[in-house]
Amino acid sequence: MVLIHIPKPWEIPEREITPETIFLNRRHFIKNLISAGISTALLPIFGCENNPESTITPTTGTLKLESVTPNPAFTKIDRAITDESLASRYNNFYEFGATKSIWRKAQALPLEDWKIEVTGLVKNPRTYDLDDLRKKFPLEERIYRFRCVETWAMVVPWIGFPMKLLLEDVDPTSAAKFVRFTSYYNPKITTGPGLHFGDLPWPYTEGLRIEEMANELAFFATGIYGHTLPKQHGAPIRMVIPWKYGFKGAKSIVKIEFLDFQPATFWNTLVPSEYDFEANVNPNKPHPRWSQATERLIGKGPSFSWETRPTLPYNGYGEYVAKLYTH
Ligand SMILES: Nc1nc2c(c(=O)[nH]1)N[C@H]1C(S)=C(S)[C@@H](COP(=O)(O)O)O[C@H]1N2
Ligand SMILES: [Mo]
Repeated sequence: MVLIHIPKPWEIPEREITPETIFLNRRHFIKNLISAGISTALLPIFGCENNPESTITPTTGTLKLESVTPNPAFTKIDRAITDESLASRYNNFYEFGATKSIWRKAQALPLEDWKIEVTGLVKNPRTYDLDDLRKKFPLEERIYRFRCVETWAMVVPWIGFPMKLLLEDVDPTSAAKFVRFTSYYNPKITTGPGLHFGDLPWPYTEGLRIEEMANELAFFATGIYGHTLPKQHGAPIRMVIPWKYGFKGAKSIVKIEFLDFQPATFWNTLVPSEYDFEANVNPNKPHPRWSQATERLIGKGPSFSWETRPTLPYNGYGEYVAKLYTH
């Protein structure tokens, strides 16, 4: 008798399937599908999903952020803010698994004594702790559209500070042309049991041209929905680049390096034909497996629904950033 039902790929709910997942599953077919399948199938047996004793919620451990000024340039937007209970339970954070339901697993991320090392071609290399950041860079709130290359989209009230403030603080030399951002990685905690993507190019890294980092939209988020970032959104500090696809926004940043060359990045190294370095949101540039003409906006209400919308060039931020791409 079969006690444990291992879902076939076509039985995994549509919302769990992503281009990235499909790619990983193809590459590590049995290993990943079985681990994803078993963890889904075992949840009711182990009672993790509905354990009445569990007091963990998607925002456990976050702190309310007081006296944050909304930036008036980014308070109005052409769509409703996504319900927090949806945004905080629908995430990509591959260090913790290849499905959207990683928020519980992401609680293993250790935040104690967090430091961000800034090195490379800068006049003032330095290591910030969270207190340094708080003192140096005043927090503001910005409501931004968010667009994943997988075509799902949302609208999020981030709290944080513009990247250009950090840029001014460390003062890059004239040789600096690119910036590499590195996410926290510890194989003992992340890529935990059942998800050994050992041959993937960890740690997760992303990169920008220095002019992109200096653009006023480029943002470091330390909060969301009025409080500090929950772990699954990339606590304690993550990148937010609203005119680019979501994968450019590396989470849980530990290192920032100023370079004179374009760095290799996680997805671009894995599948260069599908994840280009620039990765600007562009309805006219189809992804090899996914038309980008339209997007699926996470709908209103306590459960998931999807609203189809036309994709906007630069995700609607052309007035700020089109000038960067006149080549
Ligand atoms: N370190 C790290 N950062 C990451 C990812 C990841 O897997 N690991 N996924 C990226 C992708 S593909 C997206 S769409 C966004 C999702 O952000 P959210 O889960 O906060 O909505 O995070 C990006 N940053
Ligand atoms: Mo993404």
